[in-house]
Amino acid sequence: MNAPTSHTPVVAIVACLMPDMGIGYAGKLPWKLAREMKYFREVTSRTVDPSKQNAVVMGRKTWESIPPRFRPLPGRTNVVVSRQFSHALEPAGPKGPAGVFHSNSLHRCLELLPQRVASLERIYVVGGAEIYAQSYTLCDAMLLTEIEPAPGAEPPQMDTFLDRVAVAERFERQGSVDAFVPPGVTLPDPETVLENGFQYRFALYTRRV
Ligand code: FOL
Repeated sequence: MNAPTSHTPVVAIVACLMPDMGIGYAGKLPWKLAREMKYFREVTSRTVDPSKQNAVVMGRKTWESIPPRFRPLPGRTNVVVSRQFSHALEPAGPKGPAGVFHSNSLHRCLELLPQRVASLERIYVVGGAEIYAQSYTLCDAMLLTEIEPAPGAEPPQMDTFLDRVAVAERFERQGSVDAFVPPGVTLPDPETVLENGFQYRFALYTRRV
């Protein structure tokens, strides 16, 4: 992991994926998991320094997939990336919701965020597939929830996948997330959670070399 400095916050991917690297179906998550969502909310919200905030960067389709009552994700600077926007990083504007930025470039918004948002601790890239595919070379770590159908349960239909080769080239599994997640993130004991026809565990991957 890169040593974080004031001008280069740690950038980390957060995703929940199946053994076949599936992450989504029909523009949504293929599962409904309250405990997993709580982990996502805590990890992306909590900071080591209580005076700081994190940013969540997502593609336009992921933004639209979040239930309107939950967006913008509270307590975090939200950045929505779309080729249709005309700036590298601008507030969504008086017409848009507060705390939301628009960007037409993932690369540029990661560069600009620390200059434009004071007291930024980490930047979390939260999907979806098109954004993840552009972010591997820009990220220091991946917080992956490794999910599979519970014994005897049917696998869900999936139509959106991450690139196994791109991930394996860049990242290696560290196992426990303890060293990475800030205090206040509740981790399950035992590590494997059984919920709603799925079982999953929270893993940390860090950049090779
Ligand atoms: N990573 C992981 N590990 N799990 C996910 O579900 C996930 N989802 C996305 C990206 N990375 C992920 C993108 N999809 C919400 C909804 C969809 C979504 C991301 C977030 C959402 O509504 N979040 C609320 C919590 C809602 C709740 O508690 O039920 C939030 O405040 O974070």
